[in-house]
Amino acid sequence: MRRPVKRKRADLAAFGGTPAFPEPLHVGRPNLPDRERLMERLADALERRRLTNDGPLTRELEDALAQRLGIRHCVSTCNATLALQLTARALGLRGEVIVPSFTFIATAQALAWEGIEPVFCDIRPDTHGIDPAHVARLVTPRTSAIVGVHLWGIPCDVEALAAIAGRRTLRVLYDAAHAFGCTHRGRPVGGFGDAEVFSFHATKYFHTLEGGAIATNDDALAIRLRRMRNHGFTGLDDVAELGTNAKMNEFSAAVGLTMLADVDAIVAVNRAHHERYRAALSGIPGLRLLDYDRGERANYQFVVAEIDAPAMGLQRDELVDILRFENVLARRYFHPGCHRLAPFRTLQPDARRSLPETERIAQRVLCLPTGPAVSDDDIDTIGEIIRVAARGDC
Ligand code: T4K
Repeated sequence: MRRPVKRKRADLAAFGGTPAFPEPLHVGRPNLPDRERLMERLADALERRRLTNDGPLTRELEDALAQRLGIRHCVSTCNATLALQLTARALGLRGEVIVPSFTFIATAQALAWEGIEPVFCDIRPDTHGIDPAHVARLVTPRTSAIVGVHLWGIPCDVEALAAIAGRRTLRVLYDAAHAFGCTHRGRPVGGFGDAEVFSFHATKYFHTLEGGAIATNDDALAIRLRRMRNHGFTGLDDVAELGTNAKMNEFSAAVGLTMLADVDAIVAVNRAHHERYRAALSGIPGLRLLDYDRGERANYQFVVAEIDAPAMGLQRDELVDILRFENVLARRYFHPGCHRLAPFRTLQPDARRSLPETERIAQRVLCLPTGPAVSDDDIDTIGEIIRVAARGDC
């Protein structure tokens, strides 16, 4: 079926036109593993009747990931949120921990769940990553760590954070939920700080349905994390310390192992889509597309636009609504910032005063659909819709 053309405002579905897409186009549409290979692995697992608790597929995935990331240990988990909690606890974090507010709520929740006070720091306008200068100003005698987030897969300024942490012997933990397959100065994300946490949630380009992993080069930390993720067990009936259940199951590991064969191809699609968006959106007033450093490896799993409302003649939220009428479900990640969400908005009502960039960017940001579920034509159509919406005069 031919797609409705969008040349003037009246063509837009929000103003009476026909929606461009008959079905919703999502941000975070899961990539699918090769079915045949996956079914083989699942059948093997069923045959073995080994379904969870450190099974052979989970170990195989951990080894494959550790090798790929060039790290000594990869501790798989059932999701990244619990992985962050485990690592915070295993590293002995307490008191205050400095963390950006501009992140998925899980980063701050994991700390708060462990009884830690997240102290929100601001971000850099160019990368939306943690601002080391602000971090340095927030360190107090109660600070035990810095949690950086490699937002959108763009690595933090790890050297600057390491320098700040080194002066006060603070721990450094990275939320690398977005950054699987990315590099910083040629080194894979996974080996920075005391540990790094990946999310393998279904919405990530590489996933295990639900899942996550902690990457570390610290042997003692890895042993502790493995113990803690399995209730603290050290033998069949001995528990050495407080633990929880944060294990990955064999079906998730089977998905991960199968997806791993395709990650490079998926990144190639993501990268081509990024270029296509760049062309489709070029010259639209008030729209800036966040870029990735061409000298590094990136996974391009997010297409992040910033909307300057006065220049575009349209508020970001109006654009989100216009796109929704067309069945394009753009997302306002990570509006409005953790500091404006419960419980932090009541616990820290003044936080917004010290977060001017977070406040500004949370009002402007927009993520557009990408990944193999999206076609070049889809991207061109999204570009047309935004161009017509931004012109607003026809
Ligand atoms: N740190 C950071 C920086 C993170 O971004 C995240 C997670 C975490 C930590 C914690 O990781 P995990 O504990 O989750 O491993 C989604 C994901 O649930 C979340 O994992 C992710 N970040 C976040 C950025 O996105 P929602 O609430 O936006 O998801 P939802 O249900 O709205 O799904 C997004 C879109 O994807 C929807 O339009 C529908 C589509 N979708 C989703 C699923 C799950 C599908 O088409 N099929 C599906 O199966 O949080």
